Amino acid sequence: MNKEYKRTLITSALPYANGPVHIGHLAGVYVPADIYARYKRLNGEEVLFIGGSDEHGVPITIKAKAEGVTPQDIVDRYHNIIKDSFEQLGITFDVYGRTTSETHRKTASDFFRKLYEKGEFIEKTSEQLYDAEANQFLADRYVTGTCPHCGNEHAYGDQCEVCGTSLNATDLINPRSAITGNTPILKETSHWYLPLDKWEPRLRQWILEDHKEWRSNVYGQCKSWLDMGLQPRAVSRDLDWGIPVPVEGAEGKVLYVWFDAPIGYISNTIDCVGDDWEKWWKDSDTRMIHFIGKDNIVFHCIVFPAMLMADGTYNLPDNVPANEFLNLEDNKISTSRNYAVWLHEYLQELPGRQDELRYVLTANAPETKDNNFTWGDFQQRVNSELVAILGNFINRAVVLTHKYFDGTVPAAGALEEVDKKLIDEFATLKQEMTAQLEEFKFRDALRTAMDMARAGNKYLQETEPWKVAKTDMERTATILNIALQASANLAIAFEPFLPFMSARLIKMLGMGDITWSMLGNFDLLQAGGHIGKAELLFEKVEDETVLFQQEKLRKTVEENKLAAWKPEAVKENVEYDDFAKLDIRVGKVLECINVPKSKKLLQFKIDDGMGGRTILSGIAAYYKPEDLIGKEVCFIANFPPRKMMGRESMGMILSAVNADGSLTVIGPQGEVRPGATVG
Ligand code: B3M
Ligand code: ZN
Repeated sequence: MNKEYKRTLITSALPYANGPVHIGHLAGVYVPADIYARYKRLNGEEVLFIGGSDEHGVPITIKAKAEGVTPQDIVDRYHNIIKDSFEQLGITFDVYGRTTSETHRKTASDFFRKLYEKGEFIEKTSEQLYDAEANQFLADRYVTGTCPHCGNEHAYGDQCEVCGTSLNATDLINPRSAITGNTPILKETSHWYLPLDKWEPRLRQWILEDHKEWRSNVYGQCKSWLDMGLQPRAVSRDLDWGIPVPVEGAEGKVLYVWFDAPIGYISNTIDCVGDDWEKWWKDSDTRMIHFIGKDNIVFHCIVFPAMLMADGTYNLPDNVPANEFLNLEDNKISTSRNYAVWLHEYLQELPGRQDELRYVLTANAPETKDNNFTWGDFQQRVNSELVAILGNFINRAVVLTHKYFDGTVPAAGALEEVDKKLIDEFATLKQEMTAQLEEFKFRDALRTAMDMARAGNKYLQETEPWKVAKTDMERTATILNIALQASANLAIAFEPFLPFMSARLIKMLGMGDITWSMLGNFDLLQAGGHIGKAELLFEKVEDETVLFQQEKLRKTVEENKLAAWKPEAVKENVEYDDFAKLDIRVGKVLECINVPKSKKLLQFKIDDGMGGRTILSGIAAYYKPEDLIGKEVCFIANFPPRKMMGRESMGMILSAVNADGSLTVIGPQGEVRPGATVG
């Protein structure tokens, strides 16, 4: 930030309405954006916090096709799920709009038309990838292939999510249609392009010179694109879902989703504040901050700013605090593979625990590197931090006040060193925390808030009011006054992070409106005022909750494995004579026992029609011996004898590996005499 500003426009990436939101979205974008918005409001600043669904683009049409419904059905369904779940998590958007709204259609069309009329686009005919079977041009996520920059084999037609590079579909090596799997052909079509190269010098100056304070991951990505050199980028597509290109001769063409989506921030501002919208976008004393995930950096730092520059009347973002990714139990979160903790499910399964999720996602936020969410860590942080430190301190202060002073805030007498030390510590921590919040270091800011609660606990440990009360009620009054004032401070310090806890605490302590400037003040509660009964602010997370969630994820992984199962490729051809050398027979299981000291081996006595034989087989994990007795099986009869665990095996029982990795023994379908040859 280089200059004074009067108000802050906070945007958070518009999630695609092709699925619900998960903890990765929350940790990456919405929780930090909400913390920032809440902090700024508490600080008395004018703030507008914009959210909304991104309802165009290929992710939506692919999902609709998969389900056999219309794109409109998909976006209606997920927009509502997303909006409700954000609300329940306490994300305080001033507006949560949608890009299928009429306001947005008009705003995006006007934006395009103005640039078109100013001559800011290049119209170009070129050969584009086309799926002849599906009768459709392949853009964006309709085509996948190998990224020419990093070799990722699953890069999309507009972007590689591994290295973050923005691509044109024709850049992909070995492109494949996501609709039919076919290799696309090339077909001519014409589109409008925004010449990013024209804006390159200004983008360079603006980012690389004027915004050296940006996070190093954001700055670094921008620098590497700028150093690679920018190319004109198509801003229209041959698709039937999107905002029609609003000029003549553009039938069948819609705006590229990454052209229309960021304009959604503007449309949603208009829906929120009406005619007043321009002050949020064009006044030079408004500061704009984009909260996004790292895969969106190029669009918010290069493409959208170039659009805004081409228009010429808009502010550029002042900061883009992009986060890295959150993994889940060491695996990548995936909407398409249903591997996630979905917000709407979390809210149902762990009701009343919104703050706990906000806490853990912030404490573990992927601010500087990818990070990992585990249910074990969730339990640990809730139980040993929220319950044992924060909840415990406040509970002790409130319970002791009820015990010794009947729930009345006692008056403080002369302060001792230990009291002053706590007050000073809160003042220092407030300063630290304010700086951390201003610099988008939310993990650190939360740790600092927690340090206040730690200091509170230490204070009670040192002053021991429960002992002092036996001899000196006046000193007890001072100690509890200070402890209650510290609790009131915590209601302020934690409001941006744990708003539900904060609201309950404010009520419990009988506080009025809070502001950030009150933080650090130890006169927040009037002596003689009444406080409510102590309620537990946090409850322990039990083992069964953790086990239930871990099991749910394990099942998803299992289901994905089953869904992804494919038969092995057929081996090279063999001659009949080679096959005929194998002697496969039918046998009947007479006896079957576990081999002592072996987890793997079962020992069979087989009636082979020739006097019987022993076979050892490594299938103990899949069968109980008694389940196989009396069954007919096929076995290879002419393998040389083999010793296993000191026992001799005369052959091999045939089995098939199932998709889930289990084994099924193979036997005849009808009755066959033991010893019969299979062939
Ligand atoms: N919908 C991509 C995403 O959800 C996109 C963001 C738009 S922000 C204008 O990651
Ligand atoms: Zn790549």
